[in-house]
Amino acid sequence: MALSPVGEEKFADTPFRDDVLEGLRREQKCLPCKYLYDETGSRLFEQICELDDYYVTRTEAGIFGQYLVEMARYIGPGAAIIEPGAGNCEKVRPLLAQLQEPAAYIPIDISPEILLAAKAEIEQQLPGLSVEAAIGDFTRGDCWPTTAAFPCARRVIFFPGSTIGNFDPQQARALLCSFRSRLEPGDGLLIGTDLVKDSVILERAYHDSAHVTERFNKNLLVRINRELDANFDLALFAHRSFYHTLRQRVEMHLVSLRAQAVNIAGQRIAFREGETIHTENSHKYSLAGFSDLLRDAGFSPLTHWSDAKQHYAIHYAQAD
Ligand code: AVJ
Repeated sequence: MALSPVGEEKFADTPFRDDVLEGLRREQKCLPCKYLYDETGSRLFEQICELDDYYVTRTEAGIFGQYLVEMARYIGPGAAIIEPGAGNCEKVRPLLAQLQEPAAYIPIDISPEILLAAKAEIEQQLPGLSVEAAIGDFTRGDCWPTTAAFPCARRVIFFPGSTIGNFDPQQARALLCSFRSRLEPGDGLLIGTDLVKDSVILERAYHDSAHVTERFNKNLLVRINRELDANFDLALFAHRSFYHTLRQRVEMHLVSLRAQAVNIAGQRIAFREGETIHTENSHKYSLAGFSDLLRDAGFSPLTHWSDAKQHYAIHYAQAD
């Protein structure tokens, strides 16, 4: 991205710049968590998923491994699977292989390179399955295929990884409502959520001993420095994660270690000592709480699968 140097009058009028400056002028400074996932951030997140401290990914994978046959039975034959934010489409592959005569797989993602590479791989692994990649931001409607686009017995939206946890309950409800609007009665939603649990386990998962989450969090400042001509000093910010029991979420922040000012795209942003930038939320659900959310959004929860410790759940719900 071409950007003007600090001091010049005009700056690239990108949404990133506007979002960053707007977020950092708020009373509680905050940045949209989607900006954590640039190329480096996505790579760091993949490393997080392999950490012993981060139970989320392996727990979900274990549940999929154990209950794939049952999940495929709920989905039924001739289904079209739609995956918002599919990325490299890694998680869906065993499921697609298990399904009876799937009609189509429709991954949606903003990164065309990763998506098209995954499409080619899946078409090779599962010959005969039609893969229709849709490029775009799944939170916006314009990239979704219309319900008439793919003749099938049933559409099922696949939303694993506890991605829903990034949204606060109100946004999560709106997102689930938008999912519902893409479906017909009887269609399905297969969705993973992280569950409320002991805060020690949660805090270890988001403040790992290998400091990968710290690098993931601070990479946002690296990105702002690079893309917005900013001068954040990484040594003057610390990674902080904590579980907020009332809000049922892990919050991730960057703490300013002293009073300081940072230049971003020609603007000066002041920090008090101890002031934080809120960078991400990871909401946790109870089984009952998530079922209520599903019902609110026009779904009937039919079943869920969990691990022995009840750390994580995968829900199957049907559109009303
Ligand atoms: C990608 C939202 C599922 O909340 O667990 C992990 C993101 N951030 N460690 C999560 C994340 C720091 C992750 N999700």
